[in-house]
Amino acid sequence: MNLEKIMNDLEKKHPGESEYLQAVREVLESLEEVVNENPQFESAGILDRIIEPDRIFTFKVPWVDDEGGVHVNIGYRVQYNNAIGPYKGGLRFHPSVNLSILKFLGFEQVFKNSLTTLPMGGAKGGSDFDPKGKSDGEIMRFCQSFMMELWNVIGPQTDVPAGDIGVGGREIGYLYGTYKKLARENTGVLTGKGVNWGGSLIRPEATGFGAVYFAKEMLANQDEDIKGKVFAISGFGNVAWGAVRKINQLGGKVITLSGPDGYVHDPEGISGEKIEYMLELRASNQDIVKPFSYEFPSAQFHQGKRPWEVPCDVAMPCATQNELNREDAELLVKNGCKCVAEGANMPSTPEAVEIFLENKILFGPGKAVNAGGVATSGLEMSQNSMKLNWPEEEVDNRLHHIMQSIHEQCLKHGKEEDGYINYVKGANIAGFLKVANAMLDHGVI
Ligand code: NDP
Ligand code: 2IT
Repeated sequence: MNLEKIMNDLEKKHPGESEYLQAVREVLESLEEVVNENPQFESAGILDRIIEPDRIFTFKVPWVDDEGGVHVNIGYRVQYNNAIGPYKGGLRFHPSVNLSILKFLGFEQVFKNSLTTLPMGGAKGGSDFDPKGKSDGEIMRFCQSFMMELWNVIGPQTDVPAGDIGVGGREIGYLYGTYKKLARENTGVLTGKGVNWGGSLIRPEATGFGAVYFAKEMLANQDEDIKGKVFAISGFGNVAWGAVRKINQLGGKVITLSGPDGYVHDPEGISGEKIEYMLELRASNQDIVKPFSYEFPSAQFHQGKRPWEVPCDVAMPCATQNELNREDAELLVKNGCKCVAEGANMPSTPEAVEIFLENKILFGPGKAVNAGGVATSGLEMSQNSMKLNWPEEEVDNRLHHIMQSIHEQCLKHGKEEDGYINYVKGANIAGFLKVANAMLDHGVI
């Protein structure tokens, strides 16, 4: 396998798509050995085929604000790979959204979904719409306009979208309502639905819960435990909220949260009513974490800074891509951090990952750590197909088992000669093999 040639060719085809190129390089670097040992993959052109999405839809999303002003955003759906099941992946509404970001997310989703053990292909979509400061009515009209275009290319056996940054329960409700009206059928086409209309218990918490279950497995493998550990977390959204709840349940202490404005440091720990307040902060659509420090005097706000300067045992970046760089990684290592578990997708830059691996830190990449969200979406699809709802305990148990299974797959494929577990390599190889073998079975299509 000639990695540099593949990357050079890809860069020529897709110039400037930096996040996409970064994600592809990271995966291919892990695959060199397994591809060289299995020439059938190269002779069937698997690498060239797996790095390109199957198809991309882009569309105009016009909507009217509360004052009657007309706005136009761009909508996207990237259907990446359906070798092992229907396309599956979230929708992101954020002003930074572009094709490079959605292609990186869709590409990661292919491997992540493969790791979940469930039959799901990979996809991603979204819009450059900025939910910040928008009223409920504006959000609703935007979601309706977005779905008027999207509904025709998705379906319960074809492509099943869900939430991501800027898309939570409220947005899924408006999107689903519009889909139902246009398609004239009440199927489970979106996941993350409300529990009264086909949603699964635990789905809102699942990404954060799953991420902490995965961190627990990583620590247990070193005879360590969550109990008594100090956690630094970034973000204050859906993933961060689920992670904070589960860490508290398992006896750990969370001392930071962050937003685009800076981070809050609360040495007394973020628990109880402070976790409830996270939901209010998120629902306010204000894009800032600073008010947390007005509400709770034990928390200090640090303007424009990131939480990685605070000493911790475990770091969990749960905000967005490339939010933890080389300097942050060096600081974490210097301050004695033992474990980094990525709740977000690709939050660590390649240079930061290198620092973690060089220093033999327990480093769990997003596609393994945060797979509990989409896995529980898969469980929501199963319940919809069977037309029944599982109790909370059953969903949580299944989620727990899935995270343990992902950890085992990482151990199987990521163990190095000196015993160090390279979770990046383990997750990439395990995720790849299942999809690549399915693609071999299906022929060149
Ligand atoms: P939310 O919208 O609930 O929260 C996202 C958080 O990240 C918010 O605190 C947000 O602040 C912050 N954020 C977003 N963009 C930026 C930016 N450019 N700079 C700084 N901060 C930013 O999203 P989720 O919690 O759902 O998603 C968080 C991460 O987890 C993402 O990487 C997502 O892809 C990943 N993920 C989500 C899953 C899910 O099921 N929801 C599943 C697996 C992974 P603000 O919005 O105020 O800017
Ligand atoms: O990045 C992700 O895995 C998600 N945003 C969840 C996708 C899903 O289909 O539940």
